[in-house]
Amino acid sequence: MFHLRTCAAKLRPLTASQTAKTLSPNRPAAARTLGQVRCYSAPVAAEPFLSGTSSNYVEEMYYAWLENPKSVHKSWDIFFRNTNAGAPPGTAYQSPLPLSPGSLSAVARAQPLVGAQPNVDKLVEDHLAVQSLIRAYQIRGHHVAQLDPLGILDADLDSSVPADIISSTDKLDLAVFKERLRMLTVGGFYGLDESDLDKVFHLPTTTFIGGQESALPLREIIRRLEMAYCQHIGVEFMFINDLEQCQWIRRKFETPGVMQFTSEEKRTLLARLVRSTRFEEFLQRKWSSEKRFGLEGCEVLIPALKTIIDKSSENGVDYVIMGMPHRGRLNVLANVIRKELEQIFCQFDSKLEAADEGSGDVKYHLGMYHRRINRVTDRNITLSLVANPSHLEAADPVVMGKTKAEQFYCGDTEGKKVMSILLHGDAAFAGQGIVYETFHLSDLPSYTTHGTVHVVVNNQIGFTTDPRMARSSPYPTDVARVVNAPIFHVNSDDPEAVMYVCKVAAEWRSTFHKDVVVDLVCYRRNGHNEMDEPMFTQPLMYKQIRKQKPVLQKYAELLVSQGVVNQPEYEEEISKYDRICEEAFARSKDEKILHIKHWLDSPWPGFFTLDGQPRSMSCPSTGLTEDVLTHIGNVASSVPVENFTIHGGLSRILKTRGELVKNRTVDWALAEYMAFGSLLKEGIHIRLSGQDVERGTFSHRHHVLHDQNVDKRTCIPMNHLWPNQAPYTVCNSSLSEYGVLGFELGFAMASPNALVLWEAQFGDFHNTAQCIIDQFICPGQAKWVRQNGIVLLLPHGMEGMGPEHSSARPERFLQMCNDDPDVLPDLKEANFDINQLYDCNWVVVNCSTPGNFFHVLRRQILLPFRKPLIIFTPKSLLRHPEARTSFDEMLPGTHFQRVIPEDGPAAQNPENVQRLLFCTGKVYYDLTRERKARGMAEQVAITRLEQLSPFPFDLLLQEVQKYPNAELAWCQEEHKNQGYYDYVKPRLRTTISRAKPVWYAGRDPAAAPATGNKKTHLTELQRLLDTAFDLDAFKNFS
Ligand SMILES: Cc1ncc(C[n+]2csc(CCOP(=O)(O)OP(=O)(O)O)c2C)c(N)n1
Ligand SMILES: [Mg+2]
Repeated sequence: MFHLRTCAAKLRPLTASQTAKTLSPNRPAAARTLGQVRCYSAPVAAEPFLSGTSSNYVEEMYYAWLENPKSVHKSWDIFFRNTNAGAPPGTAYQSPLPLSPGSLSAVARAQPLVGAQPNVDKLVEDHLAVQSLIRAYQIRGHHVAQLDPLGILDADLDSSVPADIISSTDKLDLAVFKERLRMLTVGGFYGLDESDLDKVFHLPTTTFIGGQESALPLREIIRRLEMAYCQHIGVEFMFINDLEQCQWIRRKFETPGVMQFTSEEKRTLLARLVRSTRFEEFLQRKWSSEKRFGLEGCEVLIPALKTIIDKSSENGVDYVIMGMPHRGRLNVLANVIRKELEQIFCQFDSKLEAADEGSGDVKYHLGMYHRRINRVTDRNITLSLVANPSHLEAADPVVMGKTKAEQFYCGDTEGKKVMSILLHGDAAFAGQGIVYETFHLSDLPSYTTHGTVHVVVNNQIGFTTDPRMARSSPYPTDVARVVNAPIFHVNSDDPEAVMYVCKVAAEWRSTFHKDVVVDLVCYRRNGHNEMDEPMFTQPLMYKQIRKQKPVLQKYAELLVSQGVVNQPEYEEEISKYDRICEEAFARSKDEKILHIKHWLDSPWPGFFTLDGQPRSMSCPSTGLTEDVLTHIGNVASSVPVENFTIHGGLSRILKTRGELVKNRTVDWALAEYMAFGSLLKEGIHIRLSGQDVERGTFSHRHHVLHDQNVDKRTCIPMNHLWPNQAPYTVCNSSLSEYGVLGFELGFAMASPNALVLWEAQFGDFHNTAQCIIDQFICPGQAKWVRQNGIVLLLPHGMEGMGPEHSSARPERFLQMCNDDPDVLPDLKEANFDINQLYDCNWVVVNCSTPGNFFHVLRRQILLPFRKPLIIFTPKSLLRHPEARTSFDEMLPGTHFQRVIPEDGPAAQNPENVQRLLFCTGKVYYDLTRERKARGMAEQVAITRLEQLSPFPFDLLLQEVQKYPNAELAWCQEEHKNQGYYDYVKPRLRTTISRAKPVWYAGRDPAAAPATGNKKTHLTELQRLLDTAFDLDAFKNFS
């Protein structure tokens, strides 16, 4: 009812000012026309069709008529003219003369007859029906598009035809088609009947099927809709909330004759298909028993990617970063990235020796970086394929992060120069949650890469599993709908249709800078790999596949029949490429050594020496001058812009910071400020990302100030530190760990001259990003040679907060360290500490002082190489009055302390010390408090292990030797099967040649990381402290 009233109001005469307000800016002509037109004044009630939904349609007609009376059907023109001429209610409508097909001129002959009796209901209803029909095709046409090259499956897992579409599933069967039309028309869904097929209908502005024509007979409307939406391309886009974007897509797919290719383009496409197909055939001939995850059944992927790259290059892109799974990877390396074929072939040689350090990876996981000229556009293009693990889709956020970094470093703020392409398998795209997490980064200001082109190799199977068992959504691509990405499904056996959608996808990205999906509906000619028997599980599908003519053959026959190429030319193209492969194969025999370095996805020019070594094996002091410390401290405790009102509570925090600076001390937040601020001065970009990092989960950081009076006005003092400083990026992330950590890892890959940090809200949440840790951060260098300096800040500490929020699971990180617990390294080696760092797979620290935290952050950049750094960060220590560091320990000449030795009374008379307690992190403060309370400062020494891994054998040996009469104990607040004990104990024993036991003072083993009961927590703590200071505690075990 409300709707009706609104419509009625809209259709009453408009005043000039109302018109100006109501009409959208892209209808300027209307305002001009209206001045001359007497207002539309027929009382609403008298025209029954001016009600309900039909009034929307009438309204649209009215506006169109106002703009240009010729743009609407003649009958409407007459109707509006009659009403403007003052026709009495109910008499303005005059039905058009009956039409025979094509006789549009009959409409033109119709004259306005004010006062004639109209059949208004029928006309409006028919137009509404046609409009609904058009819309039905736009929304659901893809459900009946012929997408499966095998012709046996339904890409949307549904064989039914939507109830509002006229198309039959088998368009060749005219009888079925007619029957369907009858069902939907005669008294059916649309109320049209067969006689309406030849009536002419005005087309709404939301369709482009008319081309130059604004009206078409219904028969032709249906035919054109079928052509646009139900052939080999299924366009899914009507969920997009933006009218302009929808119109853009409609124009691209509906405009008659829009899919035309020149002979030259067809020949290029054929040549690319030849390469793609013959490459796999060559590998199959030479290494028939090797796994290669071939592309057979989706050979069109190669020309598809090349089209996306060509088109993007034409639009200004000069760097494309790609991520892809196993399927067709070698082919992409060879024919898209253009890796030398001999380098690929030699990988099949099992006698090839590995030249580089590290354990390497299988050939279909390696990355690649290549700069070349794009032959189609004659422009430079750099292509990088990011190395990836088996874990499907895990590389998605990594590619995005690397893309963002490359955009950032070349000032490409809109993604016009650098873009990413992500490839997916159908089962993985639907099944892996990381796909969703990555999509949700796509439009966030600090994470957007301004549009990724996604290409799905939808072979309608995942290993042995049918799609019906692998997903609950109609298409594998439905996840992309959440970000309003258009999805173009296409039958891969129609190479031209594939090229067309790829072209449109690339144009979409360069026009709207948003994600887009190309779904290549194809098949997999072999088993999951070449050794696998698909007939065990998909017998009927594979019977059909055996009969399926390869796409190259089909397309070549088509072009020969069209006279675009002749048979000898085609055959010559094939033998030319076969010769290229054979020659490369011959050369590949000369390769004796496999250089993984040749497979780097991200070179760091200038960072290493020419042969890839660090420029030195030392690390300068990480200290700073007093001036620098003071300056950073002052900025950190002020608001560096005018007229900016901060929250009163924050003023107090900044004031406290100012007092710390005056007293020449830092707390945790200030230590971080000092590290970041000084690196920015030295030109190092810093990016801190994670959930709520801007303020800090524990409200200690406050790197972004918010004006209390002006909405969204913020200030980042860190960016006001120095003239010409490097930029500081601090960004609250989406609530994702897997996606965001992967992204930051990718960001850190791009350049060694950036400190990229990811902070977990609480350390235990890192386990939802475990795959990034296990597959990339821990073994990345060993597998792919590329170093990475990412920093993980993992809040950790047993503070009675329950099983979650307590443990960042140090045991897991330590268990994955590559150092040998049983081998004592050569402690006299020059630069022992740096060599240890160079050899390790990552560095694990738990700092007990802000100063050490400051040093380790700076060391991360001042080292001549890059290693991931895992830092267990404190919670209660952020505000602990003793957790402070004096400027004196941060001045030039100071360093990160891998071990902080006892420096109290025990250290003065070490012979008297009866127990040497080793610990790490926050428990140190509990231990010193307890020791003081018990008055045991002379008997018990406490040594802090700040760098857990690489294990500081050298410094710990010194400590043990210093206290010859002390028994040794490791104290931790974590449970015995967790924390550090299992890592530290064997190494400590190795350090002292197993001369003494290493006792344990800590919580008992447990399944959960912490108790949920506060009282139990405190009891446990007291028990471990009792053990630590009970000098008889281990007597019975000796
Ligand atoms: C995260 C993950 N889980 C399981 C696997 C094991 N696996 C390898 S390939 C594959 C099927 C992949 O199917 P799809 O994504 O459709 O790609 P296709 O092989 O068909 O090209 C599976 C389950 C994996 N590699 N990664
Ligand atoms: Mg598949």
